[in-house]
Amino acid sequence: MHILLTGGSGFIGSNFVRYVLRDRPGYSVTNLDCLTYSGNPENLSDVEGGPRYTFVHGNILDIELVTELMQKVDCVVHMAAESHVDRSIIDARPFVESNVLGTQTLLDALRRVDPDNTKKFVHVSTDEVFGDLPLDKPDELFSETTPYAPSSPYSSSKAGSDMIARAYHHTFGMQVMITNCSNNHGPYQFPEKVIPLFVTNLIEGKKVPLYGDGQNVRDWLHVEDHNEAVLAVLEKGTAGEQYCIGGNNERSNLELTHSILELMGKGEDMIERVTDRLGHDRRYAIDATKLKTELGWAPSRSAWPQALEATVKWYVDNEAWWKNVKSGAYRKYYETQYGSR
Ligand code: NAD
Ligand code: TDX
Repeated sequence: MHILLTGGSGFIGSNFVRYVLRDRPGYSVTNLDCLTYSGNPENLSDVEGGPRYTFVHGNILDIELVTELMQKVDCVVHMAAESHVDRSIIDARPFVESNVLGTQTLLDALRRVDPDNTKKFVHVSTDEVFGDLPLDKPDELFSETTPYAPSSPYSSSKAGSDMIARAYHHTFGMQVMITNCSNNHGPYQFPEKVIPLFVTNLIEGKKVPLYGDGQNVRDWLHVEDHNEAVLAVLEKGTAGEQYCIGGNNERSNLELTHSILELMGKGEDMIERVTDRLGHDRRYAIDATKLKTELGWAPSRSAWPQALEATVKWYVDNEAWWKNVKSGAYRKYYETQYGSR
């Protein structure tokens, strides 16, 4: 099985490459990534040059390039996206371009090379497309039948990409499957997202900026559990179906912050209360029953607090990686090697 993975130089994608190479000896991966600020080939320096991994520096908006690549592969796992909510509030344009138009470009390219619809396309999306849940109704969860109600420019662009993906299945009969996952954590996450930002700030002696009242809730899943679920959908999923992926592990941001402070041996005084994110979604929580009953998947690496402890330890042990990323030094190196975006 030869997979075309988009966005493989980012957080989830680089963990996906490593997972596939380790767990699926018969598989190979071509990673198409244009190396935005969050794409970093250093995330995959340990597999670079191996016989089952190929890196292609390019944009998913480049129809000729993606058409050529799709001829050589058996299936597509689409992860490339602009992924940070705060950035989408500052400038939504790259989100619409990469997330909506990028997804449409990939699907058009696949139609060109595969008119008989033999190749599967897994579109990796987010639980944020469903909007948010109230804090005072803990029994309410997102599932595959929850209506779409995205609230940020990021989640709207992901919702748009999901609709395009659905439409290409419905209209052309393409073998498209969509996954909607909750918040991931683990190694190689860009330190703009809350867990790596807070851990690395504390190592640097800086405070952690907690938005608003800190009561917003996220459902935390280890990235390896997410990638195992994506592979299950690729291998056993049904075309046209949607699958919700979650950790069944809800924590408020304040609880998360206290756990990180405790693991780092720091006190409450390191919390800096800052202005809330605009339109901040209150609560995300997933009901992953469909994945369990239909595909036999359940999270096995996300138990709290052990999973958080392992993630925190990774950033403590890999200071050179995140210092390089935070300082932007790696960008200069890769821009000379690959050219800028
Ligand atoms: P990330 O920002 O770490 O990585 C995104 C990667 O996509 C980067 O390597 C970037 O260079 C690449 N990319 C962006 N635009 C591109 C383009 N136009 N052409 C080629 N490459 C491009 O993001 P992530 O956290 O790894 O998220 C991966 C996917 O998973 C995204 O689709 C995201 O919406 C989804 N997702 C993320 C989470 C999470 O908690 N991080 C949860 C659910 C779903
Ligand atoms: O400095 C911060 N302070 C803070 O309180 C940051 C960066 C975040 N937060 C809060 C906002 C959220 O309630 O922490 C929570 C998590 O924030 P992020 O790490 O930015 O993640 P979130 O906005 O929940 O979105 C993530 O999960 C779903 C990913 O970035 C998305 O790509 C994914 O789709």
